[in-house]
Amino acid sequence: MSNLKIRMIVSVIGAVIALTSCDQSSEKSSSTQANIEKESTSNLPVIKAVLTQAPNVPPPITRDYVAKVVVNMETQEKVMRLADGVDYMFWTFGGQVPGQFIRIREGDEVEFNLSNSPDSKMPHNIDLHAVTGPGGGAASSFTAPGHTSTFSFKALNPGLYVYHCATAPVGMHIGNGMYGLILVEPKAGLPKVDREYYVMQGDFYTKGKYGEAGLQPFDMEKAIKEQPDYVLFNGSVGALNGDNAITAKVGETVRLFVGNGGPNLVSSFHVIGEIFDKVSVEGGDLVNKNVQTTLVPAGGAAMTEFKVDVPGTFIMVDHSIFRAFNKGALGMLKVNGPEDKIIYSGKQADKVYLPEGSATQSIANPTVAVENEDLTKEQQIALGKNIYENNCLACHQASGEGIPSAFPPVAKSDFLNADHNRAINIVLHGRSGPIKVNGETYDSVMPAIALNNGQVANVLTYVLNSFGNNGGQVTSAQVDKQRSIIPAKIGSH
Ligand code: HEC
Ligand SMILES: [Cu+2]
Repeated sequence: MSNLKIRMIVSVIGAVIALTSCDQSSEKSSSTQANIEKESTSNLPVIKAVLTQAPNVPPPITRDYVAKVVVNMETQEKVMRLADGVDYMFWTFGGQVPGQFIRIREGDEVEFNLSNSPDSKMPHNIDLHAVTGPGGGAASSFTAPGHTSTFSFKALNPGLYVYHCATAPVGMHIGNGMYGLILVEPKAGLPKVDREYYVMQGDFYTKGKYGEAGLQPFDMEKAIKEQPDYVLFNGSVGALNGDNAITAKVGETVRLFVGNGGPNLVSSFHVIGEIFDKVSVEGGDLVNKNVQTTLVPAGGAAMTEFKVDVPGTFIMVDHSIFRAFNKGALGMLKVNGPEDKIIYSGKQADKVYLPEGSATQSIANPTVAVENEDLTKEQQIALGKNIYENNCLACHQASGEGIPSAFPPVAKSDFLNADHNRAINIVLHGRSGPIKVNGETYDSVMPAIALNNGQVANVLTYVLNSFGNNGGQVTSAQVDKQRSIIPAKIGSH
């Protein structure tokens, strides 16, 4: 039934009540109204709502009738992981961020029982954007610690809606994680898909910077300035990464219920390597097709639907991209199944590209030169570690394992261990062309690294004595000698 029709019926009922109250005694009219109210709740079958924690979604609704749905939810204040080594006192609906997912059907009458844990310090309430009524339920659900509030509403409009706490200071309650999604399925249901997931973004404001260890308090000033330290999917850095990634199989259709709790930022939601076949824009009836990035407002939502055609890891981001790579707004969808080389070939070739007249590039090194003729091997290793982390790690990796078919390993490297002078020259002058390391051939470019003799000696001594290599020592004098034998081709290092 359309909203218009519902509104018309409601207003007709209202008119009838108004008429009766004109003709009859006020006593009678109030009993008529009470009957209508009683009728609409007592005759409906009663169903207890299934609530789920993200990224899970309650099963699709299969019934074709209106029901009275009872939702029991508890607000809890809880210290949980924000990032590795970082804890935060979250305020939650149901003990997790985002809050539990609620799924009902258009026309349902919802009895909402909001309990506030006796352990809470704060009162809380709930404003559901699916509610037609003042405050979306907020005033009726204001609940002190150790209490339960009950209110009812009728779900007039289908769609995907945000709910959140609206207790003052509202921004702080939302900023601490008090938001979630409620889906009001249209009477005809949503189109069938193979997988459904719940992803909700939020921004967090901590006293310490991103990654600063320990229990981090909320920072009101940063929140007011809208300068979050964390922008997250599902309440923590990595909540949807690695083993926690959401999954699908090639050929399946996936629906993401995407919400944005804010409190401040608007999300440019994007899945790298996928195109949304359909987006229910802002969670409403409007369906857009073939969408790359969909805007999810603070306090808003969207439903995205797509078929996964090829296997791989698909990264979900807020495409305001520093949020993804520097503030945590990054999740993963892992798709398993057979490749389709027509849809996506994978890498077919990688050749060194050196335009005519160009030379191997050189990375400038801002670190101050230190001469170190008299260092012990142990001191060289200690200094070299730092040099490695700043100059080599990006390619050869923290473990020294390199990256398959791009950067050779300096871990247990037969190439390195066989000839120290050759390694010195690679660091001094860079290297390109085929190279065989531990039986694997690489054909790539290492830039010359601008280091002084002492630094080259230290970093190589560090590498030789790390990552399972054979040990040994490279001295500044040795580097100096190599430098004089094969002069630098480019630059003045
Ligand atoms: C920009 C990426 C990059 C950086 C930074 C880099 N390398 Fe390399 N490195 C390479 C590549 C690529 C090769 C292989 C080059 C080729 O194909 O000829 C290589 C080869 C080597 C080799 C010989 C092969 C092996 O694995 O043993 C050594 C030793 C080495 N690098 C050490 C270093 C050290 C030490 C640093 C830091 C001071 C460093 N590299 C920084 C990319 C890099
Ligand atoms: Cu609250």
